[in-house]
Amino acid sequence: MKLIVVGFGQCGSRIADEFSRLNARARLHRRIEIVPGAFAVNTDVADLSSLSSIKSDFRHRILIGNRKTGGHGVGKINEMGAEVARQDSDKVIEAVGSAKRFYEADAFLLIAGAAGGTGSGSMPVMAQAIKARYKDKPVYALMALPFEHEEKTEARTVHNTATCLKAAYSVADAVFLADNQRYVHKDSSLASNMTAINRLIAEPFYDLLCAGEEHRAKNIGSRLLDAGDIGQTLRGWTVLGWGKSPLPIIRLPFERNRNFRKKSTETHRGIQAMDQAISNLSLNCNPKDACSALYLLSAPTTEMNMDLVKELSDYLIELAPGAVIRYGDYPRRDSALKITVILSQLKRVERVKEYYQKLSAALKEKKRRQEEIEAELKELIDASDSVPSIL
Ligand SMILES: Nc1nc2c(ncn2[C@@H]2O[C@H](COP(=O)(O)OP(=O)(O)OP(=O)(O)O)[C@@H](O)[C@H]2O)c(=O)[nH]1
Ligand SMILES: [Mg+2]
Repeated sequence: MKLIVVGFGQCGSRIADEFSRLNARARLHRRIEIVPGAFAVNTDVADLSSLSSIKSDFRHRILIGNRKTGGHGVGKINEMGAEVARQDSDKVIEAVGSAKRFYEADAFLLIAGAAGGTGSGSMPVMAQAIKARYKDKPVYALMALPFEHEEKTEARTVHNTATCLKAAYSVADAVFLADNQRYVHKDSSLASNMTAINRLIAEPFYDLLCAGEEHRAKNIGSRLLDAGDIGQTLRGWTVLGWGKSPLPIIRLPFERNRNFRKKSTETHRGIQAMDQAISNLSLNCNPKDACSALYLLSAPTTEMNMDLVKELSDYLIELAPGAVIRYGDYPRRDSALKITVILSQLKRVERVKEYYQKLSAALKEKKRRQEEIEAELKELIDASDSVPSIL
């Protein structure tokens, strides 16, 4: 599957930069292309300059709202992010459409940090504009949800996140959710943490995108997972994750004989990798709430067989009994057995509901406080009624 990737705001642009690196890796190691175009859109010049893999010309690093913001961002006001995106949408659409192999792309992936100003305001607006312009390609959104501490310290966090989630869900074909908090490793600095987090967010897409683009027979599975399968799975709220289980480094020839013990180890490895994928999902959720799911098994051919595929399918059906399940295998010469899982069409996402409820409560409280202030002011004005005016 080939994606045109567009990142919005600082967070979105950095993750898009990570996708551009994934593409370079796929080209170098697998001789395939998975991201024919990677773009960054921002109101902040400094953020655009700090990227490293996305091409540095103005068509790939797109500055919007320069007249309004002077190239310094929108200061977390996402309504302003939305407004400048509406004004400059032609500029973005034209640049994105000029990607070299644009027509080979299967879909768009638009990325933003939900709590920011530029990203959270402009991404849904551009998703709508891109959808209207390129009707034949699905538009997927990938949103990074804020860290826990940001909700307490940054007043706009809940407002931006809730409004961005609602808008993105209403326009995009599917919304991938990635919870920043789940990736935090307490022992490294925030800056290197961000880079590490971005890598972890992008990584599960690697095999998923590569599998359907392989042209070497030895890398094509007996059940090829292509853009069609992924497109059929992706709808609404979506999470993904991957897990791996190491394989023995040296395998003796007689071990190839399939004795019952080896087969049980193989199955065990597969289940272990699947468990890890589920516990590493990009957002904590209950697999039982998924209405569609997909898994990709990548491992050396010698480690894959129909029994393993069946066991894994049965296991995923058990975990997500309400989901239509699709799967594929991807033969790779690798030292580990890897499983990538997507859970989509989630009918319940607690975290999203919490943001909506928190914002609605905060807005009610704000209105109540405003009324209180107005009532107090009125009391003061009323008290001044009998005071003569000198004006
Ligand atoms: N995963 C990840 N999250 C990030 C990154 N940078 C910022 N964030 C998160 O994104 C949110 C802030 O959004 P930004 O992208 O910085 O904001 P912006 O879209 O540039 O908007 P303004 O700066 O207000 O114009 C916060 O929740 C941050 O924790 C990043 O590189 N990776
Ligand atoms: Mg910014």
